[in-house]
Amino acid sequence: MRILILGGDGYLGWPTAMYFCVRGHDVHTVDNYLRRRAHREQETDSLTPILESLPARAEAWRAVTGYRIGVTEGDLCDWPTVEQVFREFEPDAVVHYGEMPSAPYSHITREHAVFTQYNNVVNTLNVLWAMRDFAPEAHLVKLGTMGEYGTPNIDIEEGFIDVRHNGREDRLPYPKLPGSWYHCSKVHDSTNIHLACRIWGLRSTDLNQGVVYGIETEETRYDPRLATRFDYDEVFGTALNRFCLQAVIGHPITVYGQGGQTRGYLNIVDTLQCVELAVMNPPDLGEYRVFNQFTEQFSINELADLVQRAGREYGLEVRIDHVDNPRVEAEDHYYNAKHSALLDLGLKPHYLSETLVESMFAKIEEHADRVITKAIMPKTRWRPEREPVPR
Ligand code: NAD
Ligand code: USQ
Repeated sequence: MRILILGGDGYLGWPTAMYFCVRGHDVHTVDNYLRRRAHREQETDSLTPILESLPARAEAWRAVTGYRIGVTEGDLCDWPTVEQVFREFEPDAVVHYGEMPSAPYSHITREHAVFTQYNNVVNTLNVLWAMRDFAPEAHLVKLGTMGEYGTPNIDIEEGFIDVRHNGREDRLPYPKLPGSWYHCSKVHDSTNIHLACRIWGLRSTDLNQGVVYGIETEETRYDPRLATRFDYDEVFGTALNRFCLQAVIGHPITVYGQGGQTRGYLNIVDTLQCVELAVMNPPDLGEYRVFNQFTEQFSINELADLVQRAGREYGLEVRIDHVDNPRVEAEDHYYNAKHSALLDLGLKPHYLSETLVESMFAKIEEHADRVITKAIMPKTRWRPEREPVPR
């Protein structure tokens, strides 16, 4: 298949490009290096050294495997770029990772909130219009987030819920309760994609993904030049990845607040498997479907305990600290999210284990001299520093 990977320079996009390419697909990537620029702005960097650009990565990939990955360096908010890529590549499937992915980043200042929603919503709208005009039969596999649902006090369904109201019934999009400006941008995307499927007959799978962990995939192991990025800073690092790094460098694990916050999690190798399952099993034209993409759910306290136990086995002294929660979120709540659609398509999960955490420790140790410790403690807060003056 001809597979277009938007955001192909990212943590998930680069391993996905290699994964599809080595399986015989024709792969083209697009990226504008927003993620690299955001790290420069925050004075942080990937723990794993990564090559300086997508063309350099594609060249290393060709040298190692003999296969070719196409590259466009450009902004998806820029219509001529999007138009040209869709006209020339004529994709069968579009895997859209190309957004600003961090909740804290979207809370730094007003400008960061505005930028996040502009970047994510406008670029996805461009992609939808390009599909309408140049690839109406292609399948959009869009990365959404489990955080679109928030933490309601009822079971979370996969995208839709049957509602009875005043004696009438309908199947409607599951109610959304996003907890950050970033998570809101994903909700807005979902609304726009659903509309495009209804009015233009496009087909799309919205993958509401949980928090991803892990450093390596089969393809990144071929050669150190094929590494993907791995971040641990307060803005871009995510829970388990941060905790593993904290354990290795002797920094206390930072549990925000009570630690009862429960989320869905999955291994990076399962992200690749899920995206492949979605691509290989497209919906009908006009269909908009939602899969909840995670394999297990954990509370933050459970993750911290697991990392502490694995650390003990590995010979590390791991301390757990409860720090003031910089976010506004429920710290003790009901959570039961359905996630059977991908399992029904054949997903074989790689579950989190202490052995896996230990292998992450080993990889982190290799690059421990690159850690920027001042970037670890949370600084970005959801609430304003001062209470608003009453009117
Ligand atoms: P990432 O930042 O590493 O990857 C996104 C890539 O898209 C970056 O390389 C960035 O430069 C590029 N990009 C952003 N805006 C662009 C634009 N306007 N034009 C061109 N390129 C642009 O993030 P990631 O962790 O790989 O996440 C990929 C996707 O998956 C995101 O949409 C994210 O919201 C979603 N997601 C990630 C996780 C996770 O835990 N990593 C979990 C759930 C969902
Ligand atoms: N948390 C801690 N300590 C830390 C870091 C985080 O307790 O040091 C807590 C947070 O308060 C939150 C939970 O861990 O309750 C998850 O936070 P996170 O930073 O790991 O993940 P999140 O902000 O939710 O965002 C990440 C990705 C995002 C994706 C989302 C999936 O960055 O792209 O959409 O996970 S989900 O969480 O399902 O919405």
